[in-house]
Amino acid sequence: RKGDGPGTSVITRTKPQTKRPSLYRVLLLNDDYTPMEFVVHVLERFFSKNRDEANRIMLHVHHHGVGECGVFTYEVAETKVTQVMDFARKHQHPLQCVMEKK
Ligand code: NFA
Repeated sequence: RKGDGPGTSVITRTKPQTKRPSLYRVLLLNDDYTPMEFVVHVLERFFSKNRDEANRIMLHVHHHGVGECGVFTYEVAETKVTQVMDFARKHQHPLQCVMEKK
């Protein structure tokens, strides 16, 4: 769109807008106190993992310090982080959940 004076032209966009949303990894961080079974439960409840996959991710976090729970758009990732942090706090576990841009 050009300026507003006399002799102004207005250019409308023809190209369809197909911008894909940015994606964010949701990560769990290891700590020394949160019970393994609690982490497995979090992965089942908030990330829809089956028991085997939840165990695999939990053990990855336990051994490597950090692990991916899923990849989501910004608002969904933010909601997962809040849900996990609220649930951990409610049960008085120090489990940390964060998001990072891919
Ligand atoms: N490291 C914790 C324990 O030994 C288990 C754990 C795994 C905590 C993954 C946080 C994330 N009880």
